[in-house]
Amino acid sequence: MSEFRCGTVALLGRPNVGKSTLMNKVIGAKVAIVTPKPQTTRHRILGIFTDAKSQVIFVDTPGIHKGTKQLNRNMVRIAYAAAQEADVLAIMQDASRPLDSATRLLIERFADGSLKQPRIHVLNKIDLANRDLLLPRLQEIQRIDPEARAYVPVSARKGSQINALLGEIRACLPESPAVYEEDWFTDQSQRQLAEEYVREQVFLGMHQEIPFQTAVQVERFEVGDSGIEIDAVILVGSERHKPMLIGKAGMGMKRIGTYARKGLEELLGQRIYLKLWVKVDADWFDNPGKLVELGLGSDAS
Ligand SMILES: Nc1nc2c(ncn2[C@@H]2O[C@H](COP(=O)(O)OP(=O)(O)O)[C@@H](O)[C@H]2O)c(=O)[nH]1
Ligand SMILES: [Mg+2]
Repeated sequence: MSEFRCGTVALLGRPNVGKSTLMNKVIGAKVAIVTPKPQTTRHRILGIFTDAKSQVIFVDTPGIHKGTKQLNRNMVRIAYAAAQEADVLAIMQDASRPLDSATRLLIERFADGSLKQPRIHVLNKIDLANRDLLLPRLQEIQRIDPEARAYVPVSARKGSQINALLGEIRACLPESPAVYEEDWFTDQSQRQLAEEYVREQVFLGMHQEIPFQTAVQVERFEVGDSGIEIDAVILVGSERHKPMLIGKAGMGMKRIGTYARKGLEELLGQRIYLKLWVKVDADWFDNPGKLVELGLGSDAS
């Protein structure tokens, strides 16, 4: 009988390649919010998968991208810090597109030997990929990083090849007892999950720069007999965004509130009473003190 294995795997890659989707699929619950927009994930988020043989602790990270705002710089720093601390690096690409120069650079950066952990390349979105192009793409990655442990094509959305990937990850983990209780699936508090679920709806419903300049802060979180009461503030970066978020006759906010509430009720299995407000805090995303207050400082975890 082989020993129990437990360790962390950092999910790394450009924005939007499907890191959060993969983690949610493995965990079987939406612990990280997912939207079609880049830079949805701002924090380092843990997703914990436990079975009879292993505990795999996924570290979902913000996508590695260029950005000049303090918030963006902090996000990229969080991703590299997570890589340094992990036992395994899972470097993900969108295999349905040609390898662009930013992706190539990212792979080179991890392949340069400065981090010693085993690397697994994850080629995601194979449900969208042209089969004839998949193999050459895989070979291209192999050429850039011939020393990686494995190259695994998957579809995070469809759940294909996820077990193969889990097998490769497990094989790289140290023998160790579980760190978390087996029914534990994330390190986020219910309060943080509430903030993320509201922010997901802002990302889904709003356009242009608005989502990227919005943050959510829960001001009251009370567990009562009939459910959880949550008051949350949606912070916008400019006065102009406020009416756009509220929408005609408050319909924008109503939609955000309804969907966030339903998602949270499903996740937490309790009734949720959610109240939302909008507050303007000009350029909060460039304000280091405010970022720390929001849990978005560069050492945020
Ligand atoms: N077709 C397809 N779409 C995917 C797959 N994985 C993720 N996506 C979509 O890609 C977008 C970005 O996903 P997300 O997990 O937020 O990417 P992240 O920024 O790397 O965390 C979302 O619209 C996902 O639904 C996949 O395997 N196939
Ligand atoms: Mg993400």
